[in-house]
Amino acid sequence: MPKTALITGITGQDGAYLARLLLSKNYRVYGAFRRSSVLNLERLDYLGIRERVELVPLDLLDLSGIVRVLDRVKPDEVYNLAAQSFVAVSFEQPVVTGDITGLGAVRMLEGIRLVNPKIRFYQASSSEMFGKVQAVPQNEKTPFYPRSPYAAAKLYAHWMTVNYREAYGIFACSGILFNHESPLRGLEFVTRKITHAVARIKAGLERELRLGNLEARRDWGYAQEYVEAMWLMLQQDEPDDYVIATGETHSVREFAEAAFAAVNLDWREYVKTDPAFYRPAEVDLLVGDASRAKGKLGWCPKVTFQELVGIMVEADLERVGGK
Ligand code: NAP
Ligand code: G4F
Repeated sequence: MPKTALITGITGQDGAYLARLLLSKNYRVYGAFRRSSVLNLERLDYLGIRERVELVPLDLLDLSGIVRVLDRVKPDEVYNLAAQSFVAVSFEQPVVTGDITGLGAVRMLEGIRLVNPKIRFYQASSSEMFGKVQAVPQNEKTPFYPRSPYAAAKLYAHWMTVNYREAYGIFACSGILFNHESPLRGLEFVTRKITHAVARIKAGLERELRLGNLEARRDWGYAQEYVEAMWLMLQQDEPDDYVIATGETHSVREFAEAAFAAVNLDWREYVKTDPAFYRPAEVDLLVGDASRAKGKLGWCPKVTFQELVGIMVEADLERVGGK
């Protein structure tokens, strides 16, 4: 029997890549979206899978709706990817971020407990939870120190995932994913903001790029590879939590330098720093140790930092018609 999966956050970067992966494995895929006046299915269109995903309205703020969807769809696996996922906005909207990103995950877990505790559950946890890092590199045993309302909300969701596993025996896994990027990354995140600007500058459509803290360091991987780790976690005999990362760290400055260099431009001529993009509290350095995922899941990243930058610049050049 083919399995059935429900993905929350189907309109986001990871939702689209995960849906494609599960379809390739012959899953029946339900994609949950929140109702709005305009439904954004751009990413599903980009991957050419819009018609193959069965769309269901579901808002993480609404427990009764979650229960109804779980009851109707009868998934074997639920991937909770929906969130208010932009760290900068979480400082402006801490309450709604807590409600969606934190309590939203608990509503999903509670829905599963009420409807069918045999459903396997994946929670999209984040390296942001390490925040002001207590060890380098960070692994599953590293203490957390969240530095934003987003990270604090994710940490609550993370511990509630562990709690539902221990208290109710639910097969619940938390993937502590480090930053992962792609041509489908939202334009508000720094990597895509850079590659999009590079393509527009190269095409003569823009003249400068305004960024915040250039010294922040992130462990950037390729989103397509990271959704495979999500699936692998739910195929194990026992539920567990895993760090997913490349083990390499680069600064925002290095990313910008590489992206401009990919089109033979010198980043220093175009990048301006702007205090508007600084955060009230910053995460200075993230670098993950994914040894457990390698040992238990057989997962390891393949695309290098330079290749990732190249893939993203190339895709944005095509989009703006600058090639
Ligand atoms: P994304 O592109 O920002 O997608 C977020 C998704 O959540 C969108 O589909 C959004 O729908 C949906 N959403 C927001 N509020 C909702 C609500 N109240 N009810 C239902 N859906 C709602 O994020 P992503 O990069 O794919 O990341 C996927 C998940 O992994 C997120 O939980 C993120 O926090 C987490 N994560 C991401 C990374 C990373 O580097 N990408 C790393 C670690 C963890 P709309 O289209 O309607 O806004
Ligand atoms: O691209 P970012 O906005 O990603 P951030 O804050 O690391 O969060 C992303 O990764 C997390 C995993 O660790 C996810 F959980 C989360 O959902 C999201 O996907 O910012 C990266 C760094 C920050 O240090 C930021 O201060 O880039 C710095 N930065 C410098 N200038 C900028 C900018 N970030 C943005 N978005 N825009 C700028 O102009």
